Amino acid sequence: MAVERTLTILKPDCVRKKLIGTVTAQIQEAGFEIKAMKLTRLTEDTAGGFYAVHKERPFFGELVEFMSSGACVPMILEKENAIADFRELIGATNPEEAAEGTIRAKFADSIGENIIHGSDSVENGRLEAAYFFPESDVVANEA
Ligand code: FUP
Repeated sequence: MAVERTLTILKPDCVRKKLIGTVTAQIQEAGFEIKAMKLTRLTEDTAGGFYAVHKERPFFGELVEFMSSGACVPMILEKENAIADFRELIGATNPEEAAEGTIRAKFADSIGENIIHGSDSVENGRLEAAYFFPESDVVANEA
């Protein structure tokens, strides 16, 4: 299996619930290596740009409002088969449909406030990583 990168965001609800450590531990215990991370706060513009694919959807306004409502923690993660394995780790978009033990099943309140993002393809992972981090912020592979 190929080594892949995915972009995750611990969303503002994750930060407000003081779950940065708990969720990051679950990510690391599942074998993901953190290649870049930071604490930041999106503006309505940067949140809207990140979710531009959804801009015609009825939930777009609420999504932008929520994603810019407080600090968040974007990270670049690396692992074999990272895209699919991370989607499995976080669970379905709607926490009511998320499998038991997944991060969204354990911690998310609703489809709109669902704790965490994970890229849905290698190409989107690359684009999303570049949205948050210059290549110089990505830690080189350990020898
Ligand atoms: P995911 O890839 O699981 O993050 O889900 P999507 O890309 O489909 O949706 C991105 C975000 O839009 C979700 F995390 C929350 C929000 N959303 C809603 O608020 N309502 C919906 O019906 C679908 C998505």
